[in-house]
Amino acid sequence: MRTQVAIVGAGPAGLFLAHLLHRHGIEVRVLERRSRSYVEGRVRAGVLEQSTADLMAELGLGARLQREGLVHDRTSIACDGEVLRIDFGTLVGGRSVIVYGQQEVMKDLFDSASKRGIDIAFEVEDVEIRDVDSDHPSVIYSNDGRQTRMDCDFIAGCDGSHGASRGVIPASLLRVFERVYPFGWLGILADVPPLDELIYCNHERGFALASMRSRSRSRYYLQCPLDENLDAWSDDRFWDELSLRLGPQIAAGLTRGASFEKSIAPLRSFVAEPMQYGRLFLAGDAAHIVPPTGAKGLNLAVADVKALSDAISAFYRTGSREQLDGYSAKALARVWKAERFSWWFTKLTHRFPDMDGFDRRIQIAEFDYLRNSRAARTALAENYVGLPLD
Ligand code: FAS
Ligand code: PHB
Repeated sequence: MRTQVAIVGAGPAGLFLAHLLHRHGIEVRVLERRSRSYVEGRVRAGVLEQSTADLMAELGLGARLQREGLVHDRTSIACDGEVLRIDFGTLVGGRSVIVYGQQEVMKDLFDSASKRGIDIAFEVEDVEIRDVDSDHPSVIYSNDGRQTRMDCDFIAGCDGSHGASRGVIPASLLRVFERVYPFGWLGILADVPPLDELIYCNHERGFALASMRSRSRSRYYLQCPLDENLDAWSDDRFWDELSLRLGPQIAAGLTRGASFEKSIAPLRSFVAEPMQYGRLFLAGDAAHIVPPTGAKGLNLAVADVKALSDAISAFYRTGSREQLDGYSAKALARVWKAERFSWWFTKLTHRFPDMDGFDRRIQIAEFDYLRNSRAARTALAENYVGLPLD
């Protein structure tokens, strides 16, 4: 087989890239090791930056997002019961975020890919990326018991943090940077009305986050130890602990109910450099991971593939490799700003097991600075709603 761009992975990075290249008339084939229903069923991100929503609209994928997405023009941070509002309207010129779950994004991407004839092979196995340091790279894979070699011009490694593509970059060239946080997030989904905004709580018992998926579906998170036993968390225990951490004023608005999804996600910061080698280009979680505190993971993946699709289409249009050669540096400049914000926001809102008096007073000083400085609140707001794509 032959295609112009082989995309390994059909998560947000892979599917946004497929749609972006398809729009430029560039032929793609997407290889995904799971089924479509499995990928759609993964409960992950919840918040889209305005630039991600705008790109969905630009790609003709935004109709349902327009109807069902929940626009948020503010967020609140509570520390020891005091609530600090970050109003995007007054701080960053009306930019906002949209609550629209990753599951919905994936449904829109897949539905439209089918209608547009974008070629996606699900449940492929034994993907092997070859000859990326030549002008004739290829991908070997098996599905339905048959092995295929797909020749291509470029390979996009969009296969997430446990994928195969990052390992193709020679260890002598690859540099990785990592922080592992000493806690995870215990998250639930429940079909009860949520609170009316995104609220981040720093409490002496640990972090809590109030979020939602719709006006009738709540999403809540509690910081928990990494070795937490999920079975030890009944719904009642979760709601009681959440109420304590939100504080009585906020908890008064809570609607309790049975959860239908409960899971623990670990938190870490990770960056692999460079994000390209020969004709292989990494995008999304294949190259970087952020703690979900800043709601950047999915949005960073989209920013990567917007830059990558611009570079690839410039190559086919003009023959110039200039944008391709600059892809990694351009993507990493934005990735590291998001890594910084996500790390800073996690340090601000969570209680670290090894915190001492100095650490706690730094947190209190950060909140005090945010409370009394418009400049500090503006800095938080512009990172939260998303820095400009270019
Ligand atoms: P993905 O991991 O989404 O997709 C990679 C795809 O590649 C997968 O479908 C995988 O099956 C496939 N694949 C892997 N290896 C392959 C191979 N060898 N061959 C073929 N296919 C292969 N982000 C937020 O913004 N907010 C959140 O609250 C949030 N919560 C998260 C919770 C969890 C448990 C996880 C793991 C991530 C969370 N994230 C969150 C981050 C998440 O949304 C990612 O940033 C986003 O999915 C990145 O998209 P991709 O880069 O496409 O990677
Ligand atoms: C979510 O709803 O999943 C969510 C919201 C905000 C975050 C992280 C996750 O910062």
